[in-house]
Amino acid sequence: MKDLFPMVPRVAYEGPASDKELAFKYYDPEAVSGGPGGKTQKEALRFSVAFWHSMTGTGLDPFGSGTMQRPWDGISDPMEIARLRMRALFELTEKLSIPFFCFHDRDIAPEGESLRESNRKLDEIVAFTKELMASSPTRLLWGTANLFYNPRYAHGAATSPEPKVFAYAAAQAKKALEVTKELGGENFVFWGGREGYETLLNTDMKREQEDLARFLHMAVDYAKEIGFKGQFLIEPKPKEPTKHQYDSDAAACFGFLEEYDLLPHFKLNIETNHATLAGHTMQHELRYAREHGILGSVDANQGDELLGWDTDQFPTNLYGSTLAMYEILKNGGLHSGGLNFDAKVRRASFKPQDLAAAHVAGMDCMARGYAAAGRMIADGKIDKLLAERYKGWSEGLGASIAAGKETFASLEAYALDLKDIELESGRQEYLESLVNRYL
Ligand code: XLS
Ligand code: NI
Ligand code: NI
Repeated sequence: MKDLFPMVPRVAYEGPASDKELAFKYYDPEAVSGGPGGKTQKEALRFSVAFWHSMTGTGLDPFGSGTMQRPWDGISDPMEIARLRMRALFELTEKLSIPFFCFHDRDIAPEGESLRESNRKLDEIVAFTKELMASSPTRLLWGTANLFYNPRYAHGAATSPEPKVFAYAAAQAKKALEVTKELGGENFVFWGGREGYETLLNTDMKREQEDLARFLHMAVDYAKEIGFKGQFLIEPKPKEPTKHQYDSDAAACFGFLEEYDLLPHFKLNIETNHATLAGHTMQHELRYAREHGILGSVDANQGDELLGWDTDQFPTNLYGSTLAMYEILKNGGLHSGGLNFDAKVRRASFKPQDLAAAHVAGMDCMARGYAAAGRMIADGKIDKLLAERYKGWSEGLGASIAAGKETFASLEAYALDLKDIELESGRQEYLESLVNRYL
């Protein structure tokens, strides 16, 4: 088959001294070095291309039309475009040694007049994808249903006040689950971009959350019925497009999953830019999910410090990638999850080379963060200082409180005549400078 991106070569690892735009300086796919665990970097980092941004995205924004120069420009048959995009996806992942991709049902095939017709078009592209997969190492990290773009989802999908919309969304998710299974997807994601509200004046919040939980239970039941063994993931985001989204952050998702008995079936897909929109660091969200046993996968991107929306930029911030990889390593890796580049090139980076360069930049940043986090853990200084800070809890009074042996009254007896409690310093500046030494 003729190359669709002839200007993008097979990208090789050349090391930090390389000056080439399309060469890896840190990501060395087959190398075992870079982090603990005896895995190659390719196996440990599990990179993925997001079909919607990298293949379907046009560069359109509210102030201007698409800018991207792509091999399907000028073609009018939407099914032919869909096939070209899928071919381009496999070409890009293979040239860049990216083992996975992710998609929404509506990214890979156009929507028809009815769900029946949409399903038929989807089936055609899925069959084509299977053919490409047969001679390619590229695999599916996760699939998802786009339950936010079509006007029918204006009031939500699973949380719509209109039961017909709930039914349509359920049928659409059912199909998306089937095709994800058919393509060997390792996970299935729910991102509730329209599951929330604009104003409580027209919203029955309790009912909407119950409906969402019912919807997710139906998905769990159906997965069991068809033998889909992948991991279900919820992707938290606080706002955009809806003002308030129910899955606002990791803690809100945990509470929701627990309340509705969904905790055994779901983990989270944590996205950097969503964490910052929620007013948290990515490390906070990863830490929370990890410590609650629900860290499943990552949408690796970054926001802009000066803009208040989901800019979905490729990750190039080394400090951020190091602290994210630190949490991921402490989690024992991402297991069936991966690092999905839910990221888009800027509107002005419209050449196909930019698409490749952006992925190279993201992979190098995450691989370098992985190595730095590995050094941080191997060195053990941060872990040691942390253990020292809480050592009071493993001896004397602290151990007794922790063992549940104390009461308000017994502690009052202890504290009434206590003077001069000596505190240790938090040493934040020293710790921050310590992290800089591992970068
Ligand atoms: C949007 C989300 C979306 C999900 C998949 O902000 O990141 O792209 O990852 O529906
Ligand atoms: Ni995402
Ligand atoms: Ni996002």
